[in-house]
Amino acid sequence: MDRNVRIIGAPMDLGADRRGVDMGPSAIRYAGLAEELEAMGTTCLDWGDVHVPRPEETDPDAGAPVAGDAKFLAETETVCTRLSHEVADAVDAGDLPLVLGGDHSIAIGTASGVARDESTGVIWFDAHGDFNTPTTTPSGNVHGMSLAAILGIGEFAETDWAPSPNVSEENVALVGLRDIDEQERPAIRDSEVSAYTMTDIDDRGVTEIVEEAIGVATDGTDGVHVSLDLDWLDPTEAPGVGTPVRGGVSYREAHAAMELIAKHLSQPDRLRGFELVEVNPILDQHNQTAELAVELVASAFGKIIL
Ligand code: Z70
Ligand code: MN
Ligand code: MN
Ligand code: MN
Repeated sequence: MDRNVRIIGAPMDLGADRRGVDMGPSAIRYAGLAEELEAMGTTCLDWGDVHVPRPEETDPDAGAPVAGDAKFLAETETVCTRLSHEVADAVDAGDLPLVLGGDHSIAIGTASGVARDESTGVIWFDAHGDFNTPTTTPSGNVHGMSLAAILGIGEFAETDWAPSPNVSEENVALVGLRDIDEQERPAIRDSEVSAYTMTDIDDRGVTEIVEEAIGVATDGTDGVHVSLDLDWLDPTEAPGVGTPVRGGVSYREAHAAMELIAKHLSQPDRLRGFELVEVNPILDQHNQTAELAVELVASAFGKIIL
């Protein structure tokens, strides 16, 4: 990685039911993120955390959507707007923003900052589609709606802060899906996004799927943002996540995918943003999920074995 990496923490847990994901940024830093990247010769700048209000001092119903349910939507807007500015500042300075979550609702802010001035493809590694809207959500949790929000689907189209107009559905690829809600399924199918399930990975192998996803994200865009939800991995590898789902990618498949990100997005330099979300140290065993997150970032940023 030739550019400086700018670490930005987003200790957000208002978008998910499981408290503890707000400690994700600390756990990932403690797992040696900066040291690992510095050891690869990459300069790392830690810009600290964006401020997130405590749930006890907020009203979950503030900023309620025009229809349906989206808990803590006003606070989510506040946090994502702050994060968007931090991320856009990093991009403006020529640095690569590396955002540490926090639950996946922060992706609305990260994408907004990364894609503020440039057309941007998105690769979304996740067990979940995060394609619900306030009217389809079974939970009211915004972390299950963040990709729909970025794309301005449903009630999110009525907001000025959630949609990222420089992200087009045709340049979005979801990889690793295995837990989709009933009303999410037709929404994903009817959209222009490319969605790759675990069945696709089983059939065609992780290399072919991830190379196709990179093709989708780079087709006609200026750059690519990678959003990595740690529940993409099998819970045997990544137990420290709020919503573990069996049947995820293996340790080796995950590294192979990240090495392909490095291979295809570094020359020419097209990686514009990277985020790690849903690490929950309360549910983890010996910080192994945060340590794995560090390893995967290193692979994505060009660490080679020999
Ligand atoms: C479910 C919902 C979700 C992440 C869980 C869960 C969504 N589809 N997203 N963990 N990252 O409530 O919408
Ligand atoms: Mn908290
Ligand atoms: Mn997610
Ligand atoms: Mn998920």
